[in-house]
Amino acid sequence: MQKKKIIIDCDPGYDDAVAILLAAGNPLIDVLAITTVAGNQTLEKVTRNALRIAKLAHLDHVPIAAGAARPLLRDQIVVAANIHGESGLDGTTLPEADYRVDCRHAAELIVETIMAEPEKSVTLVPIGPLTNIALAARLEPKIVDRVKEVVLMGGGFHIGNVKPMAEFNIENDPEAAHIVFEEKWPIVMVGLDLTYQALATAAVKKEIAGIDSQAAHFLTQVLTRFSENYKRSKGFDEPPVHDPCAVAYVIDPMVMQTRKAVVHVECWGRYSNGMTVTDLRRPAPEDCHTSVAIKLDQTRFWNLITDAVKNL
Ligand code: PIR
Ligand code: CA
Repeated sequence: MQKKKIIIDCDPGYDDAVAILLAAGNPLIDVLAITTVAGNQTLEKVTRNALRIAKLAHLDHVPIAAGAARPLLRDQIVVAANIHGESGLDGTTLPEADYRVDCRHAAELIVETIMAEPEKSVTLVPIGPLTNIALAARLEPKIVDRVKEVVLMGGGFHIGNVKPMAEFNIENDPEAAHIVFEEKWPIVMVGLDLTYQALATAAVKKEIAGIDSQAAHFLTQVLTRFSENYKRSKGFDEPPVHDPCAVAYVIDPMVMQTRKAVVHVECWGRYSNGMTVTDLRRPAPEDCHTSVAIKLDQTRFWNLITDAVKNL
């Protein structure tokens, strides 16, 4: 069986951690590299978290490289400490990683990994601000033709979270997102419209709490704290577990319904900065290279998560 090769670019973060567990525990996925970007917490903190999650998930053979410590043009406006805590993973226990971060910059590791693999065999899975992906596309423009596709968590065509119309990963570095969306690689935007259907319900948490593995115990801690923080800071009864939705799409595209649509990132709007402006007025033109995720098969999605942590 030919596994699906992916690079995860992340800022862990509770839901990033779930995405890494899903990728590590699913037999169809081969994680070639993990790269980190400042977002939910500082670069230093999210990189330490990535190393420790990778250790727990038996991915310690995978190169992990740190990337951008700040957005391309703007000041880093937010680290999401209200949601992810001071460490980025407050309230969870992880092994200390006894191996080191790769000496390359994330953008270099992304480029070298894609160029070393056969054409159209690697899928990029960005689940944080898009700074590293934009840098990689500028560092080696050939990667744009060479990747299979970019399946990213970010944006939303009808809703935002940090602003009325802007989602955190896009809002944090809109210029980087603009670069990524204007390149002609196939992009699947798994945005808030979709991830707000991936709620960690009481039933889901109960099922995971019943699984006896180190990964399942960690996942229970993650979902417990994520729920508390989402309740306290945003009033959600159940938290949307965003990032694993992108990984789930790579594993099984049937887990969600998507639709082709032209997407542009607003970088100059007065109230709409960071918005992923999506044209849903009519069928997309032939040459449209972007699609947006619309509807999640929730049962199928949570089964993927529970199966993955059983395997770890
Ligand atoms: C989630 C995130 C940031 C802020 C909030 N409030 C919630 C992170 C998640 O890790 C995900 O990648 C994306 N950004 C969702 O906006
Ligand atoms: Ca994230």
